Amino acid sequence: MPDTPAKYATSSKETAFDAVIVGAGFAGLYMLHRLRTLGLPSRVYEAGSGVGGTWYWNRYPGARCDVESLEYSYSFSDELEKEWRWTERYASQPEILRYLNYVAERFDLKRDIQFETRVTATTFDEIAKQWIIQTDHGDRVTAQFCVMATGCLSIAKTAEYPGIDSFQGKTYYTARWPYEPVDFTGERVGVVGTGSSGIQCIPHIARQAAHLYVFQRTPNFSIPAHNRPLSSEIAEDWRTHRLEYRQRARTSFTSFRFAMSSKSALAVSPEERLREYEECWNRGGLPFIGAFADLILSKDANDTAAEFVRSKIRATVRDPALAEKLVPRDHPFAAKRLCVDTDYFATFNRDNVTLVDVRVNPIREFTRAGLGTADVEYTLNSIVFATGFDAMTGPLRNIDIRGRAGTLLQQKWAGGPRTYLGIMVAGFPNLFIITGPGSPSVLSNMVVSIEQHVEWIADCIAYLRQRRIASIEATEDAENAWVAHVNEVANATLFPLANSWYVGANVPGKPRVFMPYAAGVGAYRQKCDAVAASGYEGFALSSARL
Ligand code: N01
Repeated sequence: MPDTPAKYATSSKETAFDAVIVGAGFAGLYMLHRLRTLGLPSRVYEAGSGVGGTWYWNRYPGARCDVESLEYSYSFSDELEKEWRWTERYASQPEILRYLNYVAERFDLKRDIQFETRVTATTFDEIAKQWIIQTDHGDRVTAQFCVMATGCLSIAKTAEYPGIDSFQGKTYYTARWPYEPVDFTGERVGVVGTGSSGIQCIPHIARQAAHLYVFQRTPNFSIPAHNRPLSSEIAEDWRTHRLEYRQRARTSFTSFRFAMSSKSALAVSPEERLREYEECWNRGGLPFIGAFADLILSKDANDTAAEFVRSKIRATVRDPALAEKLVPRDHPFAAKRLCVDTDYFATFNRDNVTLVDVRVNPIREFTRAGLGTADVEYTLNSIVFATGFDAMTGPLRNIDIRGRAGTLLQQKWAGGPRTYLGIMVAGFPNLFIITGPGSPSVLSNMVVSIEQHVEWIADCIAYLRQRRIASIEATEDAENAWVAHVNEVANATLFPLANSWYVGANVPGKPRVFMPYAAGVGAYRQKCDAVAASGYEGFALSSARL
């Protein structure tokens, strides 16, 4: 592959690149690779000391992808696909990090990545038609294109309880886990939060700690992973049918290779419905959502799935009163991101695990020794916060992004994110967002959506370069129409009914807007391809030539 040297010395504090990419996770690595093949000198800035993005930071015990490893991997390189061997059905965080390091080495990407450097500001210079990018290390560089590969879940929420700083024990965030292994042996540990991260780490911590207190505010739906070593038969099947599976995922509704039923849950007999749910439960994982076509569209259909999962929780947790506390009731099934677990509900049968319902007994304050709810003081050695993220918009709001006339992106988004196709924003020329709000992103297999965006962006840049066009920018009209369409699609689903991070409900003051695009990745890809084929309909291409 061509190795394009950077345009100017990379150590300089005043450097010009053709493109700057923010973030070195799945998205940033592939973007760099694609821009190199176009011959664009590019620089990646990455806050971590290594590649991996979310898989670099979220190294908590039990961290594992809940999309199957064969599918949660790049498809762009046949050689890479042939070289890499996944060992488990669902890859653990260390294995994914090894994979991403392998990719970075194999494609010689690290020489264009500046680690331990956070981008603090990017400003569009309207005269030079370029972005000025600044970092927390004092770098000030320019680039014609700026690509935000900042991830959807990279800004962890911080705990804002009275007295939190007075706690004398150790505190951890799942989203910022220390590099060194943490040993909870003999400790009294508290975990706050029971979303995907909490549900994954709780069984692991329970096996190590003397006693584990789980502080739960809202119970969640979770499907068993049934993780296991990847059998040689499955690996062989993948090798034989890989191209077909990949294509199916790209053009499907879900972005997974599993087939989604075309039947309504209400059109079959109760016996057939139960049989289907049992099969999906025994297969495990996110494909449960595809058991019937209307689980996220019809409340009545959804209720049947919700009740099935509740019955499984009741069958697993021995103490009926405890089981009732773990049964979700406040939101439709899968209207919050569905969790996938290994032994989560069974963990509550252990003698050394206590569930504390902080909806009934809210956490009052943290103390030197632990934390106090309305009626009990808990003495703890360590507290783990699995309290989630300022999702999707947080990573972009965290950077001072200024477009035309100095308009601040976060001001423009004060009432919720506004994009065209989830990729670009009117008033912010040549600024691309990978898996931004308004695209399927977090509703899909992220790697499928990342590859689609990276390829669309690279093709767009190639188009501009071939025609010596200086800039591309979403029009206000196209953006308004897209935002209305994203909302219309969301409102036809049950997603907005849940107080989830999908709608920003987990961050106080965040506008309540359903952020991802819910029409499916296949339809979305067709729309993006049609826009490109039409010469970028809905975008203004600058008449000024390079
Ligand atoms: O975060 P969450 P997460 N006091 O927001 C609770 C992806 N992911 O890190 O629901 C008490 O889902 C909060 O309670 P409530 C995946 O997309 C993937 O677990 O707001 N509790 C909730 O229980 C996932 O959806 C993988 O009432 C507080 C929890 O903390 C996304 O990341 C693994 C609280 C937060 O749950 C986020 O998951 C992990 C407070 N002040 C994550 N604040 C895999 O691929 C929050 N909570 C496997």
